[in-house]
Amino acid sequence: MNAFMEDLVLHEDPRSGNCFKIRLTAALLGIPLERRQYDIMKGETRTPEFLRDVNANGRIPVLQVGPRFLPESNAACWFLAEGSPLIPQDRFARADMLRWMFFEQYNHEPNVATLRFWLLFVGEANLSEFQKGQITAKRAGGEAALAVMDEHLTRSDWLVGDSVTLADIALYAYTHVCEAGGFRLRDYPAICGWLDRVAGLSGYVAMD
Ligand SMILES: N[C@@H](CCC(=O)N[C@@H](CS)C(=O)NCC(=O)O)C(=O)O
Repeated sequence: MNAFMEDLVLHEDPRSGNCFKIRLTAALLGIPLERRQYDIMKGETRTPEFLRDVNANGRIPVLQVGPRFLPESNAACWFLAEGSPLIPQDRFARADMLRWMFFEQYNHEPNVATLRFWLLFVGEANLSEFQKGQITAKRAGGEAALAVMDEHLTRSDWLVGDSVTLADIALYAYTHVCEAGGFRLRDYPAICGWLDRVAGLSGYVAMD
């Protein structure tokens, strides 16, 4: 049992950065998580049982807290980190952290993570014509998101305040593996320094 007094189970595919965010948050906070694995390439999150019992939206990650199920990676990170130093006490800083987490879901993940998924796991030859037609726009969107982060990180070691927060964890997850989607990390020197700082945190765990 843990400080939550309920078993915590992460329903995940270990290749997913969204799932890794939750594992990394838990590891940095020393919270034990049981892991239940699914293969999204085999549609294991689309079965009638999964849709009924785990997430009607058909996606992982889902954090199970006792009998309750919490989809959406950033919500799960928030659940684990509430009351910890990973969420700032200052009201503006807390909202600013959420700003970066919404940015991650709207500007970063749909471009950076999707290209990694398409190129590394689906394979370019297997993409639909529609997906192939989206590659250029997704690359431009991902580069724009990385440029925003890089510019910010030239002025600050962390995305919010002067220590690591959930904003860093949320954006680290797909940024550190973005080269698999064809992005070049060497174009973003401030991001490279920040990636090293995250990887050097006490309790850090690597993606499987
Ligand atoms: N906004 C969601 C995105 C979840 C998501 O897209 N999950 C993907 C893997 S990273 C998935 O389950 N794909 C399988 C499918 O759609 O069938 C989050 O942050 O958790």
